[in-house]
Amino acid sequence: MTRRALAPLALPVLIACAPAPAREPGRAAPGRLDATPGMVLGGACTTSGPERCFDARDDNCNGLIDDGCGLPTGYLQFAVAWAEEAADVELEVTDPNGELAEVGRATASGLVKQRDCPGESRECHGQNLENVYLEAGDPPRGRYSVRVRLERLGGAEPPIRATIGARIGPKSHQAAVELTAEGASETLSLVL
Ligand SMILES: [Ca+2]
Ligand SMILES: [Ca+2]
Repeated sequence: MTRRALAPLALPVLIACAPAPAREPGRAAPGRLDATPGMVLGGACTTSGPERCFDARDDNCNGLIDDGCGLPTGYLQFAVAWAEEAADVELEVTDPNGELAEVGRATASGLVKQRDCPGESRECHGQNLENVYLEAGDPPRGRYSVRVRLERLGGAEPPIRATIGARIGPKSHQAAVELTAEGASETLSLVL
């Protein structure tokens, strides 16, 4: 399994696997992802070959993130992947009820966080990907917050480049972010 290096970006770029409609800055339309101010939205998914695992990308543009890699998914899915093995990046997904998805306990809305990486005993085996998905049922309407935060550099050289993948029903979206220092974060919001 190979990792695709992220191109150096001054600003995070959100790429949708379908043509993105025009949007007004700072406004989130229903069923749409909206990025932290400064993010650039737009672009169409470009197939980059077969699906690669643990990169939080929909490489083959079939609407599914890392499909065939054993990652559970659902109508909603949010994933973050990063290459620096020692760095600790947190995926913090909060549902419309204000409940944070945590490992080992589903939210009342059915969001499950699959794992914490890199993990205290390296349980991610150097394949750093955190995954939050809707286990079953219909997602509650409202605003979801998807925050990616650099908890610890762990000796890695900043910036830490991470890919955020988001699945909303049949469509996947991707964002590339750079986290420049411990405590730095980027947030996407989704309004259903
Ligand atoms: Ca795919
Ligand atoms: Ca992939």
